[in-house]
Amino acid sequence: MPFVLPPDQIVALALAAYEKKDLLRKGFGRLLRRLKQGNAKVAVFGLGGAGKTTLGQLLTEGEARPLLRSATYTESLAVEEYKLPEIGGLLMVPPGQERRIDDYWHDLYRDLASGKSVGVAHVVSYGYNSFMKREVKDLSQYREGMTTGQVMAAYVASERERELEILRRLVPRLIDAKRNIWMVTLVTKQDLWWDDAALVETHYLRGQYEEILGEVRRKRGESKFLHEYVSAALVSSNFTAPSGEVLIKTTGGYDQSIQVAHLTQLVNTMQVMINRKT
Ligand SMILES: Nc1nc2c(ncn2[C@@H]2O[C@H](COP(=O)(O)OP(=O)(O)OP(=O)(O)O)[C@@H](O)[C@H]2O)c(=O)[nH]1
Ligand SMILES: [Mg+2]
Repeated sequence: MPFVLPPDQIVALALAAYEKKDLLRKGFGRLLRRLKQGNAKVAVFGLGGAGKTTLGQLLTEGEARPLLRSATYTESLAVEEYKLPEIGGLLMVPPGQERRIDDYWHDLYRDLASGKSVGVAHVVSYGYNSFMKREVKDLSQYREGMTTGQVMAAYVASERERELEILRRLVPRLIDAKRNIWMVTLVTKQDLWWDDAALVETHYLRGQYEEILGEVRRKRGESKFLHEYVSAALVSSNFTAPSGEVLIKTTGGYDQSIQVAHLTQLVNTMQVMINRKT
């Protein structure tokens, strides 16, 4: 499955979605209605500000219009449960800010060990994790005299390292999972990194991220661990600090057909994985 869709597939998928008016007029409800009934619990991991809550809302909102959602970041404070109405599946979405991980991820790890969860979604953003610090000067990467661009470059690089660290922490949980487990790595914020798509693809598919996943494959065996990458923009909006300062603008030329095509692919991937026989 391509990480970023080639132009002809973007056109095909976007046209299909427009023609059915599934995504833009009716939201995701109708697409999801095709999904099989079941009681699959899916554990959603990922750092604070990566897009986990947004994913849950997107997959459950039915008639609402995802493309018009407000993009203000509010940190989650407890585990959220998103019942996928037409699947019967349940997304378990914990808060991802570091100080909340110990308290809230434990139960999700336990569900993996006991076989209650059928799959895992790891939500990453190529480091573009939203934050609640008022302005870039409040980030730990800030040093006297740095420009906003320099602070942000240091911040996203450090967040990418933290994403890898989260994956490393997940590895033993994935290896010990009772069931044949599947995992989806969802790279959000495509609207912010679209011009660097080749770099993003290399970062996840040909770097340390894959190396770490390789350990799970080796220990569990390929047949007992199926992994897919998918990338999308869950919303399309500038990356702003709570102060209102625009830190990173959405990529010029990132249009609705690109977004809709990748969102369609995201829903299709979740559908295939959740309905997979384990
Ligand atoms: N530009 C852009 N913004 C996004 C995307 N996905 C999510 N966001 C925004 O990123 C911010 C964080 O999203 P959340 O879904 O709240 O993140 P979270 O992972 O639940 O964060 P915690 O609850 O703190 O763990 C919100 O302001 C979202 O609107 C995306 O694909 N593109
Ligand atoms: Mg959240």
